[in-house]
Amino acid sequence: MIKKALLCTCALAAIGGPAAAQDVVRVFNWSDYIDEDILTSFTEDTGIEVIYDVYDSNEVLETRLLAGNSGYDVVVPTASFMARQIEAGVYQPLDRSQVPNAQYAWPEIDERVSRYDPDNTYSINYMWGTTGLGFVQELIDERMDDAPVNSWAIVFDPEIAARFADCGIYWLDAPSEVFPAALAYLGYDGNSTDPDELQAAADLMMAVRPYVRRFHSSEYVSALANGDACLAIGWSGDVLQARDRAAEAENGLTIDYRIPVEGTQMWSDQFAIPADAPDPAAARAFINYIMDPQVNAQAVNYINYASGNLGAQEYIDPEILADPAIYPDEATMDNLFIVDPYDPQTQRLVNRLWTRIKSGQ
Ligand code: SPD
Repeated sequence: MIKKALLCTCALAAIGGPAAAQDVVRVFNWSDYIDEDILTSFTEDTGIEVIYDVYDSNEVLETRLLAGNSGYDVVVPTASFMARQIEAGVYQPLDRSQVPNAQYAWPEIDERVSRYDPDNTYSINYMWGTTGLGFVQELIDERMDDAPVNSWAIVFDPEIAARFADCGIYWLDAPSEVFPAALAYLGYDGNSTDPDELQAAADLMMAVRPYVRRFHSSEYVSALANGDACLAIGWSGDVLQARDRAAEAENGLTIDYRIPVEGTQMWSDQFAIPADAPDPAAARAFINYIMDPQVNAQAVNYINYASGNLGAQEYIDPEILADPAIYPDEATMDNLFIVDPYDPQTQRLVNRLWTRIKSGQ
């Protein structure tokens, strides 16, 4: 995990506004979401030091932003969460004319995100992906022939999930991830706010709760990679990073990711600048750097997520571009839905149900 501080070695003017010799950009991003070499080269190329902290849930980021004075210049909220944060005045407009590499943004992704950030006024896409199933093939095969690794049944059907309780089932620690999945498994709209349907989803989760070892939104990456977990509700690129780590360690574990046939959510993580950012010019310089097609492709090739940068595609590893688990093809897209933010009343209900599910009572 990156803690912070890459030292400034030179003092060049930054694109996106004048940068003083001792400029610093403070970035708050998701864990396992950057190739650290990019931060080093950013500092070398611009003279701007990077202080880089990480989180692993939108809920944590939102709490920091709503409290104000977060001290961050760049943050990476998920678009669906941005909608209410924009209303609360948390961000300043992101002037794309001051971010020249914004020209490489993928119009289709801009369009998708404009549902939450109208006219893309406050943000630009960093990466997007899906929430699905990560698994360790060998550990699954030892416990069940033809296990339904491509169905939410593997985590939500008590008879099936019970078979994997001993090898470690991890769930993301976020109701905004697991409720839509459980609703989709039950055949409901993943966006449902119907209290009866949400209750049915909660009952389903309660039935399999005894088989869940851990709720965590980043630990599952190393847990899958070293075999401490055999099954996880996780994010596409994270699971594929676990796959790469296991392959590098040559530990005999084959990790893979599936988008469940019942459907799942597709989400977009956006670069945005808080209204009270200490150095908006440094923020724009950082965003501009990551939007450079070659730098952006370097990020994609490292973290295995799809980016909202069309210009990067010519530099992205062709295997990644052709992998429907990362860049879903049309048939896969048919199974994906996007989620809307909950209204306050539904949010309270979901929070209450989630607390009970986690505590198992
Ligand atoms: N390790 C990076 C994970 C990025 C997850 N983005 C948030 C998805 C919200 N649905």
